[in-house]
Amino acid sequence: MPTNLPPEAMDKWELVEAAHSPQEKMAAMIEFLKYVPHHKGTMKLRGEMNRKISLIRADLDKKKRMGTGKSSGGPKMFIEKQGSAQVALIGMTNVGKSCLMKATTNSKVLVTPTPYSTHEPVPGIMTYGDVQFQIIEAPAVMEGSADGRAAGHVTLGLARNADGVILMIDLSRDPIKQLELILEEMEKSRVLVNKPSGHVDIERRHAGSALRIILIGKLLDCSMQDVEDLLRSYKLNDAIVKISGDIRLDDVEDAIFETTTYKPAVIVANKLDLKDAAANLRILKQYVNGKLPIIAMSCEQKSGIPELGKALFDSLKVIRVYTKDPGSKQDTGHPFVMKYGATINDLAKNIHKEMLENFMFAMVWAKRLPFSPKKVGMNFVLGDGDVVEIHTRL
Ligand SMILES: Nc1nc2c(ncn2[C@@H]2O[C@H](COP(=O)(O)OP(=O)(O)OP(=O)(O)O)[C@@H](O)[C@H]2O)c(=O)[nH]1
Ligand SMILES: [Mg+2]
Repeated sequence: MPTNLPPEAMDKWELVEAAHSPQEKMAAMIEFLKYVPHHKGTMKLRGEMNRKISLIRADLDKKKRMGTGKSSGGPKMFIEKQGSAQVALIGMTNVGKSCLMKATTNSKVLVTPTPYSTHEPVPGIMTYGDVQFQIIEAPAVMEGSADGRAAGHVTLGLARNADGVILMIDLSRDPIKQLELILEEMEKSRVLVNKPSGHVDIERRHAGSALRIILIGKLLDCSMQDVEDLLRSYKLNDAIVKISGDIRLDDVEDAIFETTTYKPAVIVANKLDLKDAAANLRILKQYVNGKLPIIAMSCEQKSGIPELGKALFDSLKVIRVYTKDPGSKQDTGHPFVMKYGATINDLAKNIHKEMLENFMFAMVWAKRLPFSPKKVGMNFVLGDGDVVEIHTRL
């Protein structure tokens, strides 16, 4: 359903994009909403804007109550990313989230049969091979989380901000009820886990860097020109827009407003050691029907941990790229962990700006190549396990 916004609304959106502080952003969003007409096509947008406004307002109120200090004193919704990817650990109370943190990460957590004992997000680093994942235990999800019950906004905000989610289920209780409840609350917050048929990724750039649209997929109901016109109508003139899979013009607009996000998800079915667990696991598998990976484990007995690492690695679609200095025989042993589809250009940018500016060519060693090393340019698409030697003018 298209939003068909009037030009005034689009002008106002530019001010939202340009806002520097949360106060400015909130004021600009309120102003923008005045120009968004009420009809079915704008329902999702209005809902999302109102949700964002209420989040900012709640945060500002809390800061005011706590004095003028920078930290709000309440639970932090955003945790600075560490490691190669951030994964939010979401589940109802007592399913064993803290127990999983204790078994897989370096974090200090309280494992207890007392319900709702984790009130604040707790981060920890989980190592899988030479990749580090940052796992964040979120306060338990419950019915009403999406409406802000308990620390619901924190929990769902963490899911929205993370690169992926673990949906944790207690196999000694009804698994379908738990999964449905989690997915429903997430869906109300427009955080979806089912794989979309396509994806639009907008990376905003500084003024003057121009608009680049990269199409890897198919446009179903529009042309490239329509996409460009839409982006420009929202004054998105400096951005890299990557379109993959099957996409409609609506999806591009969705991405501009960041209304819906899709997260790769892994289901952890915990407490496999308990009575009824095996039967409930069968029920869960039948219900999920292969749509999401399910890792059965017992955090208490520390079983299933390597399988979880592998499932996260696969679902987050990351690759490990090893670098070596020209002339040296060995790679550094510490990979750059990058997104599937990353190129030599992305790698060079990751290493150093100068590397990019003075780039001449790269040599790549990879099993999938008929001959290694191969001399390649900036646009060479990297694969997991590739070893790269970058040659620069310096
Ligand atoms: N039998 C069994 N018990 C487990 C397992 N994992 C966790 N538990 C128990 O389940 C209870 C709750 O565990 P926690 O890890 O605190 O649960 P949580 O999901 O963090 O709960 P809150 O943060 O309080 O919402 C504790 O008594 C754990 O010992 C498991 O694999 N098997
Ligand atoms: Mg806990």
